[in-house]
Amino acid sequence: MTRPQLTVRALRTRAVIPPMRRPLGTSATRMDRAPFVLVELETEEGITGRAHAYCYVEGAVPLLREMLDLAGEAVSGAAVDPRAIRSTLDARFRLLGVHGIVAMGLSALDVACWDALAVAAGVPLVRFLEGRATSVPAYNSNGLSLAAPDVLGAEARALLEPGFDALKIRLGRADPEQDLAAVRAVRAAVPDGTALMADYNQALTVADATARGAQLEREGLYWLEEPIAADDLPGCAAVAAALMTPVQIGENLYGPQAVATAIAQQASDYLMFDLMRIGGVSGWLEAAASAARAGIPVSSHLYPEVSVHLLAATETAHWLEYVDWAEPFLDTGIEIVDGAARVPERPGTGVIWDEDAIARYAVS
Ligand code: SMN
Ligand code: MG
Repeated sequence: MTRPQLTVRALRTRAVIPPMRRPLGTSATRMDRAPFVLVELETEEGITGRAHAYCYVEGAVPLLREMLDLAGEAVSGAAVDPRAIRSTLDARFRLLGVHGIVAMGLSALDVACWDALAVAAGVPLVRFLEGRATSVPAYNSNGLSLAAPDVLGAEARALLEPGFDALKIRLGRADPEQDLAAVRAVRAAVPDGTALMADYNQALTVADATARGAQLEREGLYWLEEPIAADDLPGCAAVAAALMTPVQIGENLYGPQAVATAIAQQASDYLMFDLMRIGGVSGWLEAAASAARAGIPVSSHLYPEVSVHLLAATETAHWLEYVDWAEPFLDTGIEIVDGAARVPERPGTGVIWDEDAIARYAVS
């Protein structure tokens, strides 16, 4: 598809912190509010590209906004060409290092660029990327925190209600028996055939992960996510080799090169990309090409509204992670039909802000 010619006028950010409908308790931390930075890339042609970035920690909101201000100053007046913009900004931030907040800022800007281009072309992002799928299998990741096992059955049933047939449970309690009880409580409550993913959020050592994974081997878990430190790729590979249950990693991989390294080290059976760490749409496309060459299934991490387009254009697409954290300030929700998310047909990512809600949840 021919690329529209757009010129950056300004990059603006705002911040919102809406409550989560279901607070999330992981082995790392508990969250009951969702801090997001909202990004608007204004162009001289009058088209605006949008992105939203989840900050995990409320205090990181001003840091990400500062980072985006710096990036915006550097690209003011430039063509909206994601590759050229990334190469300019990579050079500018090379000495500081393109990780963490810096990488998130560059990813958010990239997403806003692609949104603007697809909006200008008048097509949904998936079509702009020449993807053909119209829906993507999705799992509900909104709950099943590290709570007492006896409350999880009812929650699991409620999470399936919107039309899902797959869920993710958080694991990593101090007592492995409690994790086992939690998995069994969910299994007993949901129909046979429900896919149940499990996420440790890096809680374990290699030895513990291998032992706990072996204990759970008969529970039919769909994947074990981040059982150990995400940056210990040889350790991830050792756990993956020891277990029959597939190991999933990737939400903490910063950019396509990190993905290529993880693939080369056979660090996991599956990979999941986080839009704001992988390098936005551009980083995703490059990382997805590596995964396709290696035959590795690719899932998404957060940002279902945008990731649904990218998975629909990914050769080895696997599962969309559905969280509803951005829905309080978006005018547009995700439609789930028969366990799959529909790819929106509005131009661009289809992300439209609800300005009244933004005013309600705004922080300065
Ligand atoms: C997760 C994501 C975002 C915040 C906390 C935990 C989790 C997931 O790792 O994969 O959903
Ligand atoms: Mg995870």
